[in-house]
Amino acid sequence: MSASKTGQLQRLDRAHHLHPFTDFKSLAEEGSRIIERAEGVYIIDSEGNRILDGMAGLWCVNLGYGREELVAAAAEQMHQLPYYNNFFKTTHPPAVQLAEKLVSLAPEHMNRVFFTGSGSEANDTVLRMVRRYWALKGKPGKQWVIGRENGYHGSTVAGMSLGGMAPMHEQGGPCVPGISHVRQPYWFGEGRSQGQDPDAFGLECAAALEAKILELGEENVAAFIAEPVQGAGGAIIPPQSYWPAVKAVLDKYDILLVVDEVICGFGRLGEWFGSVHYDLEPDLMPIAKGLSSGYLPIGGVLVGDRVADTLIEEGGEFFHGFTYSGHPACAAVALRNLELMEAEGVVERVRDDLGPYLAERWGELGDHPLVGEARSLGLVGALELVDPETGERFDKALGAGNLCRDHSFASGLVMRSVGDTMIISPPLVISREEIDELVDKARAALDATHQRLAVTTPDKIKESLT
Ligand code: PXG
Repeated sequence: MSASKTGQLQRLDRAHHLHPFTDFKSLAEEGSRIIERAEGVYIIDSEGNRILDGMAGLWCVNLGYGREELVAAAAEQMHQLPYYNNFFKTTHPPAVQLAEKLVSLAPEHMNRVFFTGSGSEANDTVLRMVRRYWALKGKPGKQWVIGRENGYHGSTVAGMSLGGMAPMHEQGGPCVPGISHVRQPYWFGEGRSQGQDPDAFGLECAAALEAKILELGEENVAAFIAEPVQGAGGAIIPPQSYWPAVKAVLDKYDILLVVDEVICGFGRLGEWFGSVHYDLEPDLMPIAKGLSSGYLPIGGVLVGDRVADTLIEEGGEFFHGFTYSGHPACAAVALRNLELMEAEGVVERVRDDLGPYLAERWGELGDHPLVGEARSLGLVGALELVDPETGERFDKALGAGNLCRDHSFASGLVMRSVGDTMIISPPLVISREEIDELVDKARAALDATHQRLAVTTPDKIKESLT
């Protein structure tokens, strides 16, 4: 694309487009980068720069870009039946076939799925389902849902209320009532500074959940919702002790477990679901993103037999659903995506080859002076940036994470920053050679950040960031 065409698009973007999760004013000043096409694990911008997409779009392009089979699945379905709904006792082949495929991949006790258009809508559905379930069980008091601080479950009002992102809660008025949050199992961020061993810290977080249940009254608590590994919060892998202890607490008080698989589902952790990796046996699993490798928007909730049987046998009509629940083109693409993942052994390759290889190569970055911790599981990874002088976090105002992200982009790698945590979540079809390239570029970004922080005074950095 010519420079003048890029400039024209940037002007129109600035004039008319409000971007998600964006400071509108500062973006208007900087102008946005225009991504024009993509292939494999690379995105290509309007200036022709080829950038390794270390985030698989937004944690979703699991099969990588340019898969003609998915394009064909969408086109065929659009010709056949571009839209029909699943309301009023109707359905269509892609929705039925996708439901069957999902259930065949899910843990054995999950035999039903409710479709939505996104992960946020999936979590809205979760909230309504768990409250409805307990009402049907004759325990209408069980209404509270417990989430976690710094958890992410979407951006609709219910999604952001279930999530524990304080800046989201501060905007847009009161959250949905009856939702409370407990501390996150973020050892590097919260346990390390107390000099605590990770497993002791994990147990302390599970104990915090139990204390919250007792504070609210077990007869009032419907469900606990959590991501197996927190994604948007900073690729936070809980200590080994955490999940078994949480499960024991939930069993003790008969509280439903909702495992948000929107990021961890479909191979990210080296199993079809994060719940399988951690042996969680959830009652409900919201899904989206990798379900269609992001080619078309689709989400859903996989529902365990305990909840589904009650809703079916005792519930009557469930007054809930979306125009695009199980949209035929989206369902057809998702079905083809899952078939391809199965046929190509993508999940097994992440578990047995690429995940261990990333762990080895990514782990080497732990020797960089700026890195306080390098962690990964499957194909999700994080680096914790620290001041080499002290081994502690930088002053937040320095914006070390954003600096590193910008250097990374400039060196040809999309690596995100969450505060001073750098995160990656590449397409699951990445090769070993591309993992080498990713690690080399991440190291180059760390070096550039280190140099910049060493030669510039904090005030100058602050100035240049504003
Ligand atoms: N649950 C989880 C665990 C997610 O990560 C959602 C629900 C909501 O899905 P939808 O499809 O409604 O966006 C998500 C989405 C980030 C970022 O900055 C992460 C998400 C979305 C936007 C930004 O990492 N995750």
